Amino acid sequence: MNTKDYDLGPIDIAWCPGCGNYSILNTLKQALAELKISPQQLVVVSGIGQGAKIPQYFKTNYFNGLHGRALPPATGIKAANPNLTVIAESGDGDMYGEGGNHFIHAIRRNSDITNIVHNNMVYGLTKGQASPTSELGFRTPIQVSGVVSQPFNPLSIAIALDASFVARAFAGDIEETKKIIKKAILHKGYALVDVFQPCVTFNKINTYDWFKEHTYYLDNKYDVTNRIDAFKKAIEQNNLPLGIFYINKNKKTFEQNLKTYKQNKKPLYKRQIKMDRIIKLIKQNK
Ligand SMILES: Cc1ncc(C[n+]2csc(CCOP(=O)(O)OP(=O)(O)O)c2C)c(N)n1
Ligand code: SF4
Ligand SMILES: [Mg+2]
Repeated sequence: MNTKDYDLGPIDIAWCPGCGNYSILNTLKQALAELKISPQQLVVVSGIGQGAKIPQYFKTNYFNGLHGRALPPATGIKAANPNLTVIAESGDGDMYGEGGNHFIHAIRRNSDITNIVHNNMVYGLTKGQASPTSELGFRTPIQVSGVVSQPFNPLSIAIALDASFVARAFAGDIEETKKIIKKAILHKGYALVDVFQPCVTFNKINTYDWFKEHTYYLDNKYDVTNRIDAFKKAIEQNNLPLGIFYINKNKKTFEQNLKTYKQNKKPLYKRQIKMDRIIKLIKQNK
C-alpha cells in the first residue's frame, strides 16, 4: 500500500498554510500505508476542532462526533468489531478539556484504540482562546493578562493511571512521529500519542522553532517499562522529552475483559439479535 491509497481526490482543506496538522495527516497516511492498514479496515473517530477535521481529509471510515466526545464512540466501535483499527483523534481542547473525563476513563478501560492528540496549546478553530495545555502567561483575546491556571499535563495523568502506552511526538519531525504512531497502532491496548502541533495563526509562542529549541528525544538507554522514570520524564519542564515514555504490556484490553468475548469470539456486529430474547429481558426488568 502507499499513501495515495488514502487520497480522496481534489478536496478543500480548511487548514491555514503552514499548519502542523498537514504534517500529522501526511505522517498518519505514511504510517498506515507502511502497516498495510487499508481504509476499509480503519475507523477514525474525532470530535470538534481543527485537528478533529483530519478524518474528513483522507480516505477512511470515520465518525465526527460532538465536542470532546471522540473516545466513547471509539470504544464502542472497537467493542462491536475488534477486527478494526480504531483511532480517536482530535485537538488538545477536545481531548483534554471538553473530553477530559472521557480521557481519564478511556485509560482505565484500556480499549485497544490509538488516541492521537494534536496539541497546539490553543483553541485553533474558535480563533485562539487558551486551551488546557496553554502555558502560564499565554495571552489571548480572552485571557488578556495571560493564562493563570496551571497547564494540564496529559502524559503525567496517563502514566499515573497506568495507561498501557504513552508517547509524545513533534509534528515537525515526520520520521520520528511516524515511528511512534506505528508502534502505538501496533500496541494492544489504549495508546496515547500527544503530538506537539504548531498553530501558525493563533499561537505565536509555541512555534516550530520553539518546539525545536525546547524538546529532546529520550535516548536508547531509556527503559520504557519503568513507570517511575516515565513519570519523572513526564513532569520535566522547559526542555520537554519526546518519544515513547511508557509501555505496560501486562494489561488486558477492554475487549478481552468483556464477558461476551470470553464466551464467544465472534464480533458483536456479526451476531444475530434475537428479538424474542430482548423482549423477554425488557419484560423481566419491568
Ligand atoms: C459543547 C461545545 N462547546 C464549545 C464548542 C466550541 N468549540 C469548537 S472547537 C473548540 C475548541 C477546539 O480546540 P482544540 O480541541 O484544541 O482544537 P484545535 O482547533 O486547536 O485543533 C471549541 C471551544 C463546541 N463546538 N461545542
Ligand atoms: S488556526 Fe491554527 S490549528 Fe487551525 S488551521 Fe490555522 S494554523 Fe492550524
Ligand atoms: Mg488545540
